[in-house]
Amino acid sequence: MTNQISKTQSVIFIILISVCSALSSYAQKNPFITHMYTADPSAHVWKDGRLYVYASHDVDPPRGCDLMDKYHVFSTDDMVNWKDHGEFLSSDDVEWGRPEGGFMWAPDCAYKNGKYYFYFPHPSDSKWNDSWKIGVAVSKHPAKKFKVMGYIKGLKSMIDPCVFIDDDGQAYLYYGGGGKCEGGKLKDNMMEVDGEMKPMEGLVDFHEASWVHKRDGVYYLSYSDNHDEGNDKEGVKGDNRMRYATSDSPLGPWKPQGIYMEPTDSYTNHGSIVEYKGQWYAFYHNSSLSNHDWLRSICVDKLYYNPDGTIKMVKQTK
Ligand code: FUB
Repeated sequence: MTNQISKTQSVIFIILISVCSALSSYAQKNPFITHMYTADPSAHVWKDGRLYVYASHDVDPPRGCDLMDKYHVFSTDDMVNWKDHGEFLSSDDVEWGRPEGGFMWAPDCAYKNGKYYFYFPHPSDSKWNDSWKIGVAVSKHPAKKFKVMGYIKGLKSMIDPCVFIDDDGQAYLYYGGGGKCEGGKLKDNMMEVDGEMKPMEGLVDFHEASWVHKRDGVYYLSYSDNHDEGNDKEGVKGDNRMRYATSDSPLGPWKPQGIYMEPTDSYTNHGSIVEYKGQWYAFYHNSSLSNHDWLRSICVDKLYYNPDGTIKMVKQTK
């Protein structure tokens, strides 16, 4: 009898160990891209049912963000196994771009009328900080064959485009940096602003990285703030936090709702929020692979809402 029990117990133990190890190899891990440095993840679910993440690419050894010169897109259908679709655009492809290349910063992508529109900030001049443009590359595919069609005319020299398409099909462009965030309608051609871009009113401590999503009829504008450990009088560790504001209109005015992600171990943060297969996710980046502010890696964690629609603080997992 004793022998019988111990045999049964051993079998159960072995089964448990196998199940646990299978589950752990199937678990979401952060950073989820480890074969190259990536930053500024913009996530979208496209009509093939996969989730795609458009990211910028940190170059090793880095020189601040100067040498970032190409884009990769990654996709998944289970949030665990990621496919790198490879480089699909570089600064060499941008005819109007600054002669020295580099500076391919945080991008976004939108789908409209059978085409994917990829928006990327890139300077047009050696004086990079005075000449930012929001470039547009177009493809029939989500991850390849993008061709640069020009840039959006009439914008300020600002970075970090985000394009949100509302339920009625109207596309909105947001961009900004250095404390300013502007938004406006895009025409159906997705390359021209329809009317004026206007300042997004009501945002608190806006730094950069605007992202708009909609849930239950409420618009959410999320962004990184200016938090800086060096200047923090209360001794809060770390730098940029992720904040958000809500509105009943895609162009505000916005009601500040506070912080949804504490600083990572990186100087910057840049995020996107998306629903996939019934679960909401917060994408962001950290420096945990490199311990270097400018060699960043994209991460994702689950995001939850309170019953009143506010966002619970996102737990950053490893
Ligand atoms: O990655 C370059 C720049 O750093 C992005 O445009 C900003 O949002 C910040 O992440």
